[in-house]
Amino acid sequence: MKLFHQIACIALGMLFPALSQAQSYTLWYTKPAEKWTDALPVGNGRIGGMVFGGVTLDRIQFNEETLWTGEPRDPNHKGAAEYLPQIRQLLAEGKQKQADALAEAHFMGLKSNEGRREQWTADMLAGKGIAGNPASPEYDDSRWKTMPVPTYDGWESVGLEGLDGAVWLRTTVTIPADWQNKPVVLDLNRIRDYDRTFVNGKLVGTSETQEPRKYVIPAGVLVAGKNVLAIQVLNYFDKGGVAGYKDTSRHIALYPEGKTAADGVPLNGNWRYFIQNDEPPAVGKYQADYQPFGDLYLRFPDLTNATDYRRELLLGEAVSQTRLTANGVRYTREYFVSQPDQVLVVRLTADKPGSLRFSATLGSPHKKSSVRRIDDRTLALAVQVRNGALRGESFLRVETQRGTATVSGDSLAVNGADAVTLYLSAATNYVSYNDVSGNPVALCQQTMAGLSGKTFAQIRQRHVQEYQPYYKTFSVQLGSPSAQADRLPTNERLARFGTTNDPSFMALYMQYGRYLLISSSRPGTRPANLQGIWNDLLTPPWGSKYTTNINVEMNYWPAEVLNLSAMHDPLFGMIKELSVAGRETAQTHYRARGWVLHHNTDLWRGTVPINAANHGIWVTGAGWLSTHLWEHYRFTQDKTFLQQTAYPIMKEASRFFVDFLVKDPKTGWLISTPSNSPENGGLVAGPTMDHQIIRTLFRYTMAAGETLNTDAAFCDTLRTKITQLAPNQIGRFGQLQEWLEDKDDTTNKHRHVSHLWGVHPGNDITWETTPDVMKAARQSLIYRGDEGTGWSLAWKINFWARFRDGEHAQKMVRMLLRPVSGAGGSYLNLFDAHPPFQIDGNFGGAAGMAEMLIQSQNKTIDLLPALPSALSEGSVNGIRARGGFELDYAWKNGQVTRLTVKSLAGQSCTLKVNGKEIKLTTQPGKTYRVL
Ligand code: FUC
Repeated sequence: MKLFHQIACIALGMLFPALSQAQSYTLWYTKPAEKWTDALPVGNGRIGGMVFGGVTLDRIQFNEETLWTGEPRDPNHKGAAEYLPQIRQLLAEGKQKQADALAEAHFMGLKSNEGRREQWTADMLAGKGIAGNPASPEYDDSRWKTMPVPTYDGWESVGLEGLDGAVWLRTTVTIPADWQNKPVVLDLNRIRDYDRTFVNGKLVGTSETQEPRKYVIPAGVLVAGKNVLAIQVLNYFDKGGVAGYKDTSRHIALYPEGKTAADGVPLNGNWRYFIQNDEPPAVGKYQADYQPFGDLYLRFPDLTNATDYRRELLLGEAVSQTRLTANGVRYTREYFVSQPDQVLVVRLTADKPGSLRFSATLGSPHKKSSVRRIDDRTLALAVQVRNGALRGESFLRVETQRGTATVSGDSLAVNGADAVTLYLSAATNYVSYNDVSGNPVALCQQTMAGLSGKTFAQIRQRHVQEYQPYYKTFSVQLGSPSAQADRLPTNERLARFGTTNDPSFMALYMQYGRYLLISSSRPGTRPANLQGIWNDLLTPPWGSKYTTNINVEMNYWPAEVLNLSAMHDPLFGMIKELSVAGRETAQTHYRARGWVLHHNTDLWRGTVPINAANHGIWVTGAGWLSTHLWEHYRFTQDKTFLQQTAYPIMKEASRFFVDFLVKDPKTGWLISTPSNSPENGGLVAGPTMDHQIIRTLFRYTMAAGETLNTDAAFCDTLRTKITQLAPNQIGRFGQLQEWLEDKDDTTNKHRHVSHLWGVHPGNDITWETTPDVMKAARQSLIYRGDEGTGWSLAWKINFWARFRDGEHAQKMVRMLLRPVSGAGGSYLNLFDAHPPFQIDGNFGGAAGMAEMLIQSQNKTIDLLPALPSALSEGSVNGIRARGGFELDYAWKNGQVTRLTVKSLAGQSCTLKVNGKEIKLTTQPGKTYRVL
């Protein structure tokens, strides 16, 4: 073994002073945010803010991570296990449809309680809550408000956020005289959810389906001149109203039967509306939705004609800034969310004394919300979610330097101040997934009391001092340090990334991913959900919850390798709770020991199958999540964690599969049934992904048992089961089979590529150990194609990196870092676009870039395993490898030019550098100069 010059306790900065400051890790723009996805995210893991940076009206939309709909409840379906043998039997007989129907009827988890919809609907149809007959052409609607119709994204998208209920819509239309005596089509396409549609007082159609509304108005109903159209819409939950067409160039219209909308009279426009009732009965839901909390609005009446505008997000300090000049004064606003002080802070300054004049108000999309005065410096916002047990409280306190601040009614006004600080707290009554007895008012009071005696400068310093130790553990420089690409605003770099060579934009994206993880997943908080902690919608896409068949795991892919191990902690907290909740589900649905988790969970730690049997009965959520525990151990070598937290949970996850796996009558292998290859192909017996996950879980559990020198007999059971498990199979098209049978469709472009799990994030398919399977996996990915949703693109970066094809990985990077259009990409604030916004792609993308620079999933630590020509030069400090190693290295022309390795735990390792293998034996805490 070669001897290395050992450098103990070297300050990294002294070793590599060369990391230039040329790349500033800042997102910046020359215009305020127009849309939510233009705004810049700040957060402390618990409170999140989206900063718009408006000139005369600034908005900071904010969240608190525990404000969700729903309440503690038991969703397990008693008696479900009775049906398990029959579902399995049907699948074994190839009767998928019957198996699905049986599972749908008896095996899904329970929804929350339904309200009394029939009664409410009858009341609405009978006219309760509205005077007279609004269907009648003579009805006086002159005092009704107006809204644009149609709205494909619901009336929520035109200012009626949160509106569900019964709404009347009316408009008038003039038709050509010769249509009077013909049947005429009224083409409204989609309406959510139920409509009764009247023309001149006559009912022409009604429907409660998702089918297009194309009603035929009989001859003689329409009149020459003005006709009145009236629609009563009943919307039970989520998006509401006349949706029209997704392709907004297609109009809703009237046209004679036999013709098309192009020959007709368009009906798009402002219609009058009246809300008959906005309290529809509760709709049964499988799981809960993450909720927005409120908005802080700042109004600056004097700041018209602003110049020299710039807003930015400084990743190095976790501070956002807005700067502008107006009336000869330079104004600066700073925004951050402090972890030590648990407040969102807005600091306003000006370069001329006494120039600050503005008002601040609080708002919220929740119907049940109110603002009140607490004292002469403090406002409070109270919110209560609909159909749920949670309520929230937020205090807004002002501190001014000179000038005056007054609180009156629901607004706070500042006049003639030199500098102002606003502190916003937020809390809910959530204590844990089975306890909602918290007191949010008391929590806000405590938070505010905790600020007393601290100056703004101290609070800012405490924030930065808490944040930077996380952020600074890793740095990256890609491309030439002199490239100066960041002289362009971030939106322009995004627009150009696909066609120019801007490697430092990738470095920015990696650091942004780390910033987002620190900001949404600090130790002691809940894990990052589908949107991290940032959400402005009452009915966000997929509930903004935790999808476990790819998304929540992807959120944590960068945690270890990019040296944010501590940020993994919230996920482990959730896994621990799920391992308790999932025990009941294992019993009730499978009569199995251990714990199980299906494809989704939420704040209430739901573990049952949800939504539909064709994708909700997927049994390996607990298996996949448990691999994160072992990975954390591999990176940190933290044995206490392994013993106290990881192993007991891994063992119980394995135990479930010991009981659950059954022998396939055809092949004799042990298989997972019923299950699903995530969201592709329906309910099946034996999807490849499940077997990969179970095999890996068993291997990891055995390795953990051996490391802890415990449970030899149990580990022997796992060892035997592994040999009986269905293996990876290569199919007739040279593909890795997604299912037990060779039935893959090579034209299927599905976004999920689940059967490649063993390539990434798993590690049992490799070029070294299973080259044929590796080749088949690559062939499957080629068939699947490059396109996909944001997270799908991000996953493909990781796959191509594992295939060691740097150029293809880089191609996927370019696709992820493209401005969003129909497919996956990025928004202006570099949030990942599924679309819509979903944060997993940010994390999967950052992890994929790391995967191009280092891999340690198997026996060696490979440096630059998938380096594309675009990244021929660069350096990283603080990147992590399994075995407990932290590496600093630089490269030029694709060759590593210097390398030091810090050993955290004194393990040995083999490094693969520049085509050579280098063995290193180490002592804990020591740093070794290798090149
Ligand atoms: C999975 C994916 C969808 C989406 C959802 C949140 O179900 O198939 O694309 O990302 O999670």
